[in-house]
Amino acid sequence: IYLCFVLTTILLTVFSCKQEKKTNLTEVSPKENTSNPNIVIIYLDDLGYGDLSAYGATELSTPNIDKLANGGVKFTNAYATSATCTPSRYGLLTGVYPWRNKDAQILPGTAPLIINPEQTTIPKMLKQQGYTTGIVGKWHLGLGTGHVNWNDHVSPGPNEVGFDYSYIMAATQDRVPTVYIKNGRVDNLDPNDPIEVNYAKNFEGEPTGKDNPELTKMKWHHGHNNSIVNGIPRIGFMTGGESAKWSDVDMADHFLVEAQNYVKQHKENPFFLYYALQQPHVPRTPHPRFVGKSGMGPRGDVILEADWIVGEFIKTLEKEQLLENTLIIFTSDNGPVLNDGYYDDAVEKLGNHKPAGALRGGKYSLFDAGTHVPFFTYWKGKITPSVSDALICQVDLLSSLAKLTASNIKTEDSDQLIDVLLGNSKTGKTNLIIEAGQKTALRSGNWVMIPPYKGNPINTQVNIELGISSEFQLYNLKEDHAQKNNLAQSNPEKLDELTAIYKKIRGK
Ligand code: NG6
Ligand code: CA
Repeated sequence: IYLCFVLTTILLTVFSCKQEKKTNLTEVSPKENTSNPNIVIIYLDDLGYGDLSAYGATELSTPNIDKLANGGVKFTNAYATSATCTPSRYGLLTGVYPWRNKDAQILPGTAPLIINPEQTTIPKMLKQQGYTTGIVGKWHLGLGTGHVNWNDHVSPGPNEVGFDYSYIMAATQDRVPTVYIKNGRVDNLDPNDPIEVNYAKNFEGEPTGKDNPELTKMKWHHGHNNSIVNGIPRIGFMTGGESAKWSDVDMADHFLVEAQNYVKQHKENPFFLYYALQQPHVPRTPHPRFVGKSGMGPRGDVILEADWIVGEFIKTLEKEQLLENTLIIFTSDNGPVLNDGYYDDAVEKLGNHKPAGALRGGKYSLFDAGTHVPFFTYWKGKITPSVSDALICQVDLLSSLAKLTASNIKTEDSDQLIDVLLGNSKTGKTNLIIEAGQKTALRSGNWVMIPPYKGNPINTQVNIELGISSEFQLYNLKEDHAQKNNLAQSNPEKLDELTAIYKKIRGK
């Protein structure tokens, strides 16, 4: 009897140990582990603070994006690092302020890669944490090391700075080469029709927007008068690659399918997807389904198109049962612009819409609208809907996502604000340096200080105030969203305080 008792006890102990082990195993399986959710960054191009109905737009409606914004943490004080694309994307991916890198400025399509392959990036960090990483959409951070042969493997690029998979346009929709690049290879390229690209001079016999207006269906206003592709004159010259050229009106659908496929193919393990949409950057080329839908011309139409695209993408996450296990971060690379180089009715048909909301300036500007952008996080069942006025910047994503995924990587410029992103805290950044064309300003609490700069206060081509003045500027953004009252003279103590902080961070 005693022996029987001992044997049963041993057997029971072994069995319960096995059970325990089993439970432990299920607990850490990637699908259920909420510390390793899928992460998707949806990044729009030139979408302004006032361009979404969730952010107060009344003249157009973005129901799909609104649903996420209102179902997650909607930030009212969130920033891109810069008022243009390349530097903002650099700041977002590397967690380093772009003004530390003199090459982080709007790049031509032939520019070399500006991220050092040794540098930390969000995808690299996440890879170390077991993620599969992908980019679909706009890159605009340079490719290669100086001279790119577009007919060969184009490298280094996204794959060399942390992305396992890349499906990109090299620069912008208005710049050549107007082709998609998949993991360093131009997609659909016919080797018998090689591509050549040059930003300095045209190729023999190729028409241009400048000399052949009869071949264009979209007219250029400033710049944008080089090679013509699909009737649209672009920046830069290109020849060859006919079969690889993208269709502008299908670009949104094309990237959507890529993004959906990426999700479907990687749903078994934690994935990171950087989905960089092209809207509403120029040239604005809505699919015919959206033409005329906003009553605001192509700029409004492509915002509606982007909203539909986001809705479809979310449906895919839902269908694949990934929504409860995916953190979505939505934001834009810089503020809005109407006429950015083509006659496309953006100004004429604007009506009462305010792309920047109540903010001053726009794309290219050190005034708030240049960098103050829509920004929200969404995680079904995990994030409680709220509105947060915490100060936060895209540069903070690196350290914050590192913390979320139990990585101890952190950069000096990137504050660890995961609790803020998830809506559990409203204590954001204290100080933020914003940038426009390598000129910088400080936001500290509710205050902004813009140092004096030489230069034209207005970019007359795009009709945007740049925030440049020969005098110091000081604004209290809490009381003065529109930056109408320069308090530099009347509040010298505050000006001194901010100037000292600015000098300390900028090191000059
Ligand atoms: C500017 C272009 C503008 C846009 C911008 C980049 C001209 C005159 N203007 O140089 O149209 O392409 O670069 O925009 O060429 S961004 O959002 O990618 O930074
Ligand atoms: Ca942009």
